[in-house]
Amino acid sequence: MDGNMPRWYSVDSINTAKRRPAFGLWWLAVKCTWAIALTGFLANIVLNMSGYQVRLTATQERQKCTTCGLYDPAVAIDAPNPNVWAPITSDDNTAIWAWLHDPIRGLNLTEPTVAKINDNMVYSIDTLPPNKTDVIFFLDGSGPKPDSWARVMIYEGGKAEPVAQEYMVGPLPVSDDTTIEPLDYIYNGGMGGSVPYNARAIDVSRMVVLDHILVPVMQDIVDITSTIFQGAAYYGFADTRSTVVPNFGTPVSFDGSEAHVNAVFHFPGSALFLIPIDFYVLIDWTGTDYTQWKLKGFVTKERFFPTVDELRKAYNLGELKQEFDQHKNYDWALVKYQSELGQRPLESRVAPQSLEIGGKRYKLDPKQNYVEYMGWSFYATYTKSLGLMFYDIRFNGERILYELSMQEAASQYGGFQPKAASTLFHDTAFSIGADVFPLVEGFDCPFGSTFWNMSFYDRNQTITHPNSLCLFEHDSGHPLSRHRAETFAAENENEWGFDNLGVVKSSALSVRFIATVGNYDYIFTYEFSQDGAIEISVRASGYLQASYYYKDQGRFGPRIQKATQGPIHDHIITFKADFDILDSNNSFEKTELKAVQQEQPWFPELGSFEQLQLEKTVLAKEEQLNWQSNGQTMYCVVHKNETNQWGEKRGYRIVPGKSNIHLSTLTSPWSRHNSAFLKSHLAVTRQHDTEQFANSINNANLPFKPQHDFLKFFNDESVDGEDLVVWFNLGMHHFTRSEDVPVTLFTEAVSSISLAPQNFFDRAQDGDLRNRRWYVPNKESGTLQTEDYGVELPNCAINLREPEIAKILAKE
Ligand SMILES: [Cu+2]
Repeated sequence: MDGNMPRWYSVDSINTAKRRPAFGLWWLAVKCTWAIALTGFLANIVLNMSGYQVRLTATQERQKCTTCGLYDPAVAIDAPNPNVWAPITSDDNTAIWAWLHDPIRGLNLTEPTVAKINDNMVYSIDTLPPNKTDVIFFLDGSGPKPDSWARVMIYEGGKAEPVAQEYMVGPLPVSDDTTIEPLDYIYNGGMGGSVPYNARAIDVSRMVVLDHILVPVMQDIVDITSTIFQGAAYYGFADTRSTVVPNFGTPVSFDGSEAHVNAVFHFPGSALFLIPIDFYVLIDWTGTDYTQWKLKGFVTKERFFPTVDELRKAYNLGELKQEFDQHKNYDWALVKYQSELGQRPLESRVAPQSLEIGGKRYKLDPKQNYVEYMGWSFYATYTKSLGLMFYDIRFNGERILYELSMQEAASQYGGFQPKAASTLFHDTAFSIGADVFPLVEGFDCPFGSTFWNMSFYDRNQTITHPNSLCLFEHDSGHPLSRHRAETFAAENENEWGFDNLGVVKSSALSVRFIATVGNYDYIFTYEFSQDGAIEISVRASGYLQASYYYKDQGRFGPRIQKATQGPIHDHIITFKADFDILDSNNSFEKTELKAVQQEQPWFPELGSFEQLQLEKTVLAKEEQLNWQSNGQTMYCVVHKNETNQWGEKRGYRIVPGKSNIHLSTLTSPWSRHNSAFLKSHLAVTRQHDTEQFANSINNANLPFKPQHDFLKFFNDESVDGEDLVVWFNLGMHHFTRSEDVPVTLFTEAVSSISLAPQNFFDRAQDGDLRNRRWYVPNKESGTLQTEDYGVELPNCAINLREPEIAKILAKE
């Protein structure tokens, strides 16, 4: 085992094998290294001798590299501290697994692959992040390194009153000091880490057992389904006679006292989500004794049939005949070139690319998942339930955020039928971190990006998804800043028509992963810009959870195929931004741009007239907030006392971007009390170790009695001069359209937000950037003086390499 090795590996280690160059390329690489070193040396001499005011003479010979340094690894550095947020190791997981299954623990566990619904089994092992209060002391040098702990979900189906019980296990690595205790302290719903069994996340054993009721019900009516729905028959998930597959949504319980499932059937295959049939089976599956489970009824043609007899009666009367046949093939719905659609002029040429042709300009400590880039520094880590998380984000050594992490990716659907109407997904319940898969270089991320692996644990196995997170610097697509200064004085006039012209190149470092959660592909990008801003964006592609097309249900979405409707739905993705502007003595300022009536003595003829002014208020207590209409309020986290050179409070602004929304429904039974974090644009709370997460992975099935209730965070605590956490939502009201076929397009299904300096610095963070041009006409010589500040333009061949898709790795 490799317990001492990081669970993430740098691209260098992965790609050394994958991309070992041929001898000729190796020699060229050496030559290029020399050329670059020499170039840098000469440039330094010229810079030192002449300063920046005189145009540099290009004395260097242009480099001629076959790859322009594109695939060279990033410069390696050592992180200033160990990554205390790092995932538990493979060895930890294996040791925990054995430790839990040791009979001495008395947990009476069954191996999950053979466990029945009423057995006890380990459902998941994940990393429990350390408490901030401990970490801060460590980072300040005044406390020890926090211990590593795991969180373990055990399904205790064997108990008289079965529960899904979460435990904390640590300290790690496993030793005589290791303990197990209920993980209660991060949940505020009153049940601690113990969730009623009816409300547990859906696992394989539960789905297998569902067939005990679904199969006899469907066999009983196979003559009806096969006649009405183009041969549709269901004999069980693994039975080859089945021609349709069931699909379910969540929640499957309201408060844990009961459990229900609303199944819809689809024709099978890659695009099954787009080809549902109009047939639903509603089942009560409360408890662990499947002989007690009950059929609640069937729905088709917008009618409810509580019994088989009533369904059959309507069938015999010819009332169930469907107007539209569903597609049974799905080649048209695959994300591949559809030759029958023709081709566009010149589209056979390769598309433009963003390439790091000067070599990578960020530094990495891949063992600690630590990154430095243009003043930025941060640590990254990863959990099975939430995916990527950032910690200790600093600019020029000053902390801006303690934590930046995605907390939940939810979606809620609408429709006059039992599946869409009842579906609210909390995707963390499906372990978003386990749904982050290998990326396609050059398409998902630019050629030459750095790729990191993501690993998680399934039982005692380590599952590694290689190359599933990418880091790359890219052109921003616009200059960072520029100005063309007019020639205002006649004696300065020249042929160029300006006094001077300055323009600064803009680029940013992006960290990206894609989570394919069933039907959807969410692309998460965290973009660290040179000006000190961070942009977070989420885009969605993949298949809609489509509905069968109902002619009279246009209010729930358009027809998008011959028998398919695109059901309206919301996507809401909740983020946590634990700001520490310099330290934890922070306040939240609202600055409103107000149109007020004002008199000014030098305009006596106007009397009172409308005029702009700022009205600044400081948020006193914890609150959920919505963006003001017309964007007239600016929201900033500022240090309560620290000011910049001009006496202004140093802060960061939260700048809404595209589609900053909250959930449309506010009192729906499917999201009643377990989704409060989805129901405002942003929220400000006081930091507590007990309020680490907005949600719980079991909350999805507890809308009326949540395990963790975000609303309880708001208990009138002061947030003025305190350690603040800002929770914000990205998302899309998905107004579905025929262009969602075959899959939703990332171009419009996008949401973003920026965190940008607001008086944090004394001036814009562009003056020290040398990737710029400065032009000054010299009237006497009639020439244009040009400054390039010694940053040479490369003159080298690009040799892009076909992407390779990594295989998923599993090892015990
Ligand atoms: Cu959508």
